[in-house]
Amino acid sequence: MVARFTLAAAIALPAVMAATAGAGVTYLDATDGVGGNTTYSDGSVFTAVDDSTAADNMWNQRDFANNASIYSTNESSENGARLMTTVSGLSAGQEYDVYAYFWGASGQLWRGRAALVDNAAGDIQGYNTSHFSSSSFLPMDRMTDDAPGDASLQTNLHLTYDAGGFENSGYFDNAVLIHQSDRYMAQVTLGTAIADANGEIHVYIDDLANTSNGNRTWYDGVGTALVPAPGAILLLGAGGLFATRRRS
Ligand SMILES: [Ca+2]
Ligand SMILES: [Ca+2]
Ligand SMILES: [Ca+2]
Repeated sequence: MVARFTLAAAIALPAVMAATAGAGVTYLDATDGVGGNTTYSDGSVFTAVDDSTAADNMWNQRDFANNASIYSTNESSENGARLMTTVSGLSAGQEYDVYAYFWGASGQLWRGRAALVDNAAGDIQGYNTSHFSSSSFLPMDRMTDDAPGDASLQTNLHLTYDAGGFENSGYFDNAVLIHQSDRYMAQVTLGTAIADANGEIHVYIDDLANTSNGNRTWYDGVGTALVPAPGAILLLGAGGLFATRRRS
């Protein structure tokens, strides 16, 4: 009995933890302008210029990706100002896994920078869609199997998507476009953050300044997933054990 109980515990607890951890990522599409969830990093209003690839050091709004709106820089060499996306409506004091979402194109090396804490005096961490060993950038995780030629250089998430390009594996809590033409969404894993007293988490976004359009930045939005409190996992685990024990 003791041996069977221990075996049941070993099976039940990881299953419960996996189910809890897979609760889903809630995607928030970045929006600009007055009242938008995305501002410059100092909190001032960010308004993207519309459909201009000019080297104007401004983020350009183009009609691609989620909600037919992506923020782009370096389609001509420039330095877009650092942005801050605010996720609101979270539970104050609760811990969340936080992600940033960029796009890449098949066969190209698009990039971005993202962090949970600003570094006003310098760069924040960079990420690239196709990682190479000498890069100071960390890899973005492509969400689809595009650009198979360099698949061995990074981790793919291998999610599935419908004919319209929307993820349908249950990874996201809401409808999220991850594939469009020869382009794909890529995920940056930022770690965890605690929602502040206002139920908010801030994510800082930047580009690779003054580079070629092959290293451009396309920023779409951020994601959050509640990290279950250790007590919740223990309670669920104990419930699983109890059920298993009754059955045996
Ligand atoms: Ca521009
Ligand atoms: Ca968008
Ligand atoms: Ca910049």
